[in-house]
Amino acid sequence: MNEIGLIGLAVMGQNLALNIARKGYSVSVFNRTPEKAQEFMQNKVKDEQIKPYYDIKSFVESLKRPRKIILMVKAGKPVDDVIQELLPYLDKGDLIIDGGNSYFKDTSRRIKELEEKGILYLGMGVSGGEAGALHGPSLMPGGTQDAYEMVKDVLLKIAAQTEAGPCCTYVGNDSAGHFVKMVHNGIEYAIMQAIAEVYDVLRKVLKLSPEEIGEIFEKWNNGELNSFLMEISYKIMKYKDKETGKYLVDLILDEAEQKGTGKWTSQTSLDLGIPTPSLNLAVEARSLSFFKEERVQLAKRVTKIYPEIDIDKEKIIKDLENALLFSVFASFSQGLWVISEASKVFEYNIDLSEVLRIWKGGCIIRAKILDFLRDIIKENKENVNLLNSEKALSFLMDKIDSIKYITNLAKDFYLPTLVLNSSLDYFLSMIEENLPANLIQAQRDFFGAHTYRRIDKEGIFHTEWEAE
Ligand code: NBP
Repeated sequence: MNEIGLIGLAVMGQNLALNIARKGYSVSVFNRTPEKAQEFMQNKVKDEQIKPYYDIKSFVESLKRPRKIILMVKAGKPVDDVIQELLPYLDKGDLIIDGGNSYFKDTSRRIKELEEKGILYLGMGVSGGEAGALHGPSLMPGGTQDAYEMVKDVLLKIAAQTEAGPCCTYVGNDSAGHFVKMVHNGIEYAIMQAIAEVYDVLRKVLKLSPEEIGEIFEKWNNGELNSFLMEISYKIMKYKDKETGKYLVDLILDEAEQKGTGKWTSQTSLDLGIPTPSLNLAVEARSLSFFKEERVQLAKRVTKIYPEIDIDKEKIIKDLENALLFSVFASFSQGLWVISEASKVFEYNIDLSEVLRIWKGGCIIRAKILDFLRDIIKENKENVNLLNSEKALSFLMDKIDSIKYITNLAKDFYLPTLVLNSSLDYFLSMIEENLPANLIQAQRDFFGAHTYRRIDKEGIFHTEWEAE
């Protein structure tokens, strides 16, 4: 009898199975296409205690009770299909853990449906890509505390280990785990785009080679910007294509794909009414990138007149570093605000400080700045908007001239900087006492009698704007 079952042997499932087995647990595995399971057993499994099964019934029967089964299949219908296949063989008290990037509303539905049948269910965000799955991911499990207790020991062992403990915690009730993973991906989109915009300025304004940009990114990675995304970016910059000897980044088509988690974060933030402009614009930037043909044609039809300005290379590099820090902070701040709002609305009961702690290792958005964010949260746990902290305000005000300078400079060179701009505008909006929303309210009232409130007296008002 094996201790854990895992279904879905694509990259993530294979590596997670190996990780679990290497921590001393026996694992039963199953994959819809049997050849992939055979291939995995032949090529990847050495002396780990992993046993393949080729039908669901014998897979389930190979597991100790109560059974613990991890799903690492494609998000969406495949998860429901696998659950339906499993159900006839499961007993009350068995546990299913969905480790895929499932949409949080699907997870809520599945938790309810399975609860009625006496089956426990955890929706668990897994971050870190294939290397993380193998060597220690960041795990974000949500559901009932009872369900978590059943697999807590295994999860804590397979997660990335940091000086602040294993990168796994019970995130919260219901679909809290998948919600947090979704927002993690939204933040990931924003930081990736902000780095890409900074790269664009270095490449096109300073006209640096990928190698030179790699040197700058590497230096930044040794400072406040230290993070997984900065690290891979400097490695990408320095990488030469084996075939042509050219920098590979220069040869990659500029159309950024997406699987949907960034878009879900924006859609959900809009539904919750929490502003996440940096996250939203990162999704827009990927959509814009996809119109390559149109961009190529339009670029030919306009004449860009570049300014004749003195380029102070050292200043621009320093300002870019500050602008990136500003944008990274703004992106995290927006994401954490959405999580805390969702925690209230969906009664997740999420501890933001713990979320930041489990993002410190294994995951794609691990970064030095997380310690600073945790300090801010610890100051006041009720503070859902990080900008309310003195530390945050002075951090951002310290860098505001840099990001203003960089976004203006980029525009002089006709370069879009959607995430840098929106990070700055987010902050400018939040520190502006009087926004022009008074005019919006007047317009709404003018054409739709939507009413407005006044600053000089209480009540709800409507005006006949064109009456005589
Ligand atoms: P994929 O997302 O590409 O899914 C492939 C797996 O799903 C295969 O095992 C496939 O079986 C199985 N599958 C499909 Br497709 N439809 C099925 C069905 N109807 N019934 C049973 N199995 C089905 O794999 P992945 O990239 O390893 O990711 C697994 C999960 O982890 C996804 O939810 C993903 O979003 C998430 N995730 C991925 C990463 C990453 O870096 N790749 C990171 C974090 C989270 P088959 O072999 O028979 O086709």
